[in-house]
Amino acid sequence: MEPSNLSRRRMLLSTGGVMALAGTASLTPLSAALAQEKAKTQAKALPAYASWKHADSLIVHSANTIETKRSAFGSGLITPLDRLFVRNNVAPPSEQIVADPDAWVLSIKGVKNPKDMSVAELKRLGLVAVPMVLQCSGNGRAFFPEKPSGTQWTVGAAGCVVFTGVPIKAVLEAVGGMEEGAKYMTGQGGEEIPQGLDPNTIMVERSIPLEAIDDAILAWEINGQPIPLAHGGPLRLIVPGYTGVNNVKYIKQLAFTKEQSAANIQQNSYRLAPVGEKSNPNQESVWEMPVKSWVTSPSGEPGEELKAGKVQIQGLAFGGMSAAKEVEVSVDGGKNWVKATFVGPDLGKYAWRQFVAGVDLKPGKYEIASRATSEAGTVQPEERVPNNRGYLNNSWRDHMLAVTVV
Ligand SMILES: Nc1nc2c(c(=O)[nH]1)N[C@H]1C(S)=C(S)[C@@H](COP(=O)(O)O)O[C@H]1N2
Ligand SMILES: [Mo]
Repeated sequence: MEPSNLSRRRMLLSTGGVMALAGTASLTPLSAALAQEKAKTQAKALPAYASWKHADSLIVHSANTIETKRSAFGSGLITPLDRLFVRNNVAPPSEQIVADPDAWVLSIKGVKNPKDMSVAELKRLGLVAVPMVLQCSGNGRAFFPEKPSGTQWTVGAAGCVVFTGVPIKAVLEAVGGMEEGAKYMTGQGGEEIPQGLDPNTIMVERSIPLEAIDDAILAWEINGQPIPLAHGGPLRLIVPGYTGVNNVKYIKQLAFTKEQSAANIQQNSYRLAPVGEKSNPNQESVWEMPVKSWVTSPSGEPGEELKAGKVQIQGLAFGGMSAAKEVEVSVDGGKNWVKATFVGPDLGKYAWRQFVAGVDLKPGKYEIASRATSEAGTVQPEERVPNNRGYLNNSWRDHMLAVTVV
């Protein structure tokens, strides 16, 4: 890639705006770094496309990266939309695309009868609701000691939501099935690619193995309402159990392909590269989510006071590709564990479960951790798996909280 293209691309990714190109073209790395430092000291405002969100529940890392506070998940199982995290790799398209959701057109390729279908047409093919954890691949990155580059998410690049739409299988049936030899389902996001840029450098196009399509859907509703632009409306590809990036927002093309997408986001990003090494397409792709849990109350956030006596330790647990089966809680940094109880409804294997463990705490210092086990029998590990970009952190030790009881 030419240097000028590379810096344009960086600009796009960091400011998240095509609009920003002209105005910031002369920004030097030094002033950019200073601006970043300055920004860190001030609470940032919500970007316009997410201005309807509940600011007090969120940490605004940037216009394209907004995290839910540990204390803000609530105990209602489903994450309210105004508290749900947002992650855009590039700036979202115009708000106009959600003005008439039924008119949005999806182009379907790599099938016996390729065709364009509107959301209105897709709605006639089938309906299913999928309660599921939506979690960014980099959730927990802030806990990697190697300090990988990227948004420093702690626990809040995740939520449990209900997506409603049509099963991919029903769509496939309507177009005569996939073409011979297909190995991947490839979804392309609806972002405009600025003229003169190689689309592969910024296009959000992800491929997933065909085994994942059984439970995958094309969704137009989230938590019972049309998907807002911030979360990928009018139409979003949903792959339950897979990390956030595989759930392509404002999807405009669905293709069944022999190869994985040539887009950089597929070939080189979201790969499990060894620490300090550049990623490449031969490394494992970030697809399935591993078993994970964390404590949400106490939260350890400023202003929280923990009084001695009985304390209800609460948190969230999910198994990734299978349900969470069991959670244990420790208040002594993982030396001793007690079994937690699940509370609230069980919405199926892709949703998270809320858990609680009542403990008696005397005044003093505690290290509170949770450890989940999935139906598949996988236990949440003590240590994360090191990788260069800080993906898939499910270490219970990293998510542990140090608290003082008074
Ligand atoms: N078209 C498109 N889809 C996308 C992205 C994007 O930038 N563009 N970001 C991905 C990433 S990295 C994540 S974590 C999730 C975030 O979903 P949310 O913003 O609804 O929370 O969307 C994914 N789908
Ligand atoms: Mo992500």
